Amino acid sequence: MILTKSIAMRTVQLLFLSVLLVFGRAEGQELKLMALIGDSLISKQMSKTPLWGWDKAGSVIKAVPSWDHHAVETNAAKAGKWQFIPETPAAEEGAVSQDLPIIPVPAQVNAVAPGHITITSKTSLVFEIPLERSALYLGNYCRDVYRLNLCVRPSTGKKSAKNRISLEFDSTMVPGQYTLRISDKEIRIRGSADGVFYGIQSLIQLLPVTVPDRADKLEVPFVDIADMPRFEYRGMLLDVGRHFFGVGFLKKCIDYAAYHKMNIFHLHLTDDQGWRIEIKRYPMLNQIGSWRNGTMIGLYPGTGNDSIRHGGYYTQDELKELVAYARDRFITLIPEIEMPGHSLAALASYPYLGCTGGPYRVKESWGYSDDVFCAGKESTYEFIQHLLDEVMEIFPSKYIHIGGDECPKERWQQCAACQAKIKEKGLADEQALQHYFVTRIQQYLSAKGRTIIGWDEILEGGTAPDAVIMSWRGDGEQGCLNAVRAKRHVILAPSYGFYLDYPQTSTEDSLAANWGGVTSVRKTYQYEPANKKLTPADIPWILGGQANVWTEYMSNESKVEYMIFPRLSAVSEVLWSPMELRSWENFKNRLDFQYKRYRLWGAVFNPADPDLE
Ligand code: TNX
Repeated sequence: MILTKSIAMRTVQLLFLSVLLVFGRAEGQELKLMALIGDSLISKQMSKTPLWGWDKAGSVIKAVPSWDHHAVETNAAKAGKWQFIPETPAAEEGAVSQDLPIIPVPAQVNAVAPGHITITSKTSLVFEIPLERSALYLGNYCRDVYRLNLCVRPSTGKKSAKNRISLEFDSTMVPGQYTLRISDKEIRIRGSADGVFYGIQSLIQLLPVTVPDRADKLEVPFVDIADMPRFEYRGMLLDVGRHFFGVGFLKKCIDYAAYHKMNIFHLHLTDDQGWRIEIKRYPMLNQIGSWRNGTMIGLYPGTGNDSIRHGGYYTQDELKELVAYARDRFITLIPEIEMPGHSLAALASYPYLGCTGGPYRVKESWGYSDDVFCAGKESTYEFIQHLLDEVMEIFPSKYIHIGGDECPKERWQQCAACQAKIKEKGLADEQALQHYFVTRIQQYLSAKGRTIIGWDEILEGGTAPDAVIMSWRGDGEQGCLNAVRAKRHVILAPSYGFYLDYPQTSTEDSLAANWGGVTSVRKTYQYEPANKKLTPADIPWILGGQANVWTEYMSNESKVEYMIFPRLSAVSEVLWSPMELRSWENFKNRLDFQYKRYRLWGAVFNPADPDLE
């Protein structure tokens, strides 16, 4: 909607004046504006604070209401320079985006006149057809959290009643892009399909964090947001191999990721300590591989074994349901089937898959096993290909993660079949055999239209064509550089900063991984995926990043939440927001509000002072 110039001009004046009144600074030009407006309006504005917005230099008020950018900018220019020295800490930090309680911080927030619109049960939620899933998501959210039922209906194309929420599809916007404009007339979210969903997440973050007594009214402040993600891949890994979690909890985690505008949920489904996916052709994987007879007690290397049987697996139907649940939240579920290492649960189920023929037991302690898939026998490849067929049936994702990390070569050195394969294929050594193994699987998946992701070890001994590298060792820099130099896409999932199994403070008194040092929320927040050694030409190879939640020391749901919050919120800002808007001080301010949000979700979080290292 375009207002006339004079109304837009008046809005600018109003905005400016309210800032003057709040902070009591007025000189020359400003006084003239004050005279233009008049007392009644002044007092009306006085009651509504604060006003969001100063520019980076901290001196010019950005009075650019959403509804008429150009007119206002022109008018603002005509009105001359408005000098104003900000007095709040948030203003010193700069950008307007950072003063809204939104995590990850939006790319652009334009200042608007203060005020709010009220959502009630009379508010209709009108959507354009491709946005139905998102409309239902928002409708359900208001119903479930606030017990407020909106009238959800497709748009008729006509501009109808006031006080509505309108979801509009814009095919010119890039993936993830949206605008959210809230005025006294309506709440309007416009964007690409996923963009509108992210706009809904921003809107949700402007709703009350405490459920009001009378949930029939939700006040939402006026805003004007234009936002889009910095990285296309924004992921979270949950390791269900070390500890098994029910489908209900996985859905909760998918919701947590969605609230943070993340779009990938990586399920680490198999490991030495457990096999978690139903494979119909190989039932022993579930009868044997999904269970272990006990678990190491205490921190690695442990003080004993609890002798408690632990395990479980997801049926294919459950996983399909999860894929759909995630899809409704614009999240892709990526399955990981570990190979050739971290595969002891498979070997325990079918001992012919190992070099020695076993017997093997599902691992009861942490760390990894010397026993890995035999890379010499053809029967190993057949087995893996058949099981991947079933995996692809369940998961429509472009990417299939095949692991590839931490594969000791001792068994292969001693194995006649592996040595014969090395000879037959003219390979230099066991490292080259690993490359051969990974490339064979890559080619199999690629022929079915899928792309593999592997941990950065798959770069060793050569790089499989078309593989995406997930760089995890150290700060991820070396793996990242090696990947981009080999012209491979890379995802940063560094143990330094993004491993949420590491303790958050040095005073952590619950069990947490003791092999990587402290990963404070600040360290996580300050991690930068695009390292300084990259050239501009390298940047497009970086797809994004991922937080990894390894669960050796997380045997229950509350512990997972305690470990991921607030660090997951920090990760989301690193991956979504423009680098220039990242400010630790400001993030900390918004965290206070975020804690209330965690409570609203019913999530456990680590309440330690975020500055504690
Ligand atoms: C390394 S990251 C692993 C995981 C462990 C994690 C514990 C990676 C590819 N391998 O198997 O769970 O460290 O921090």
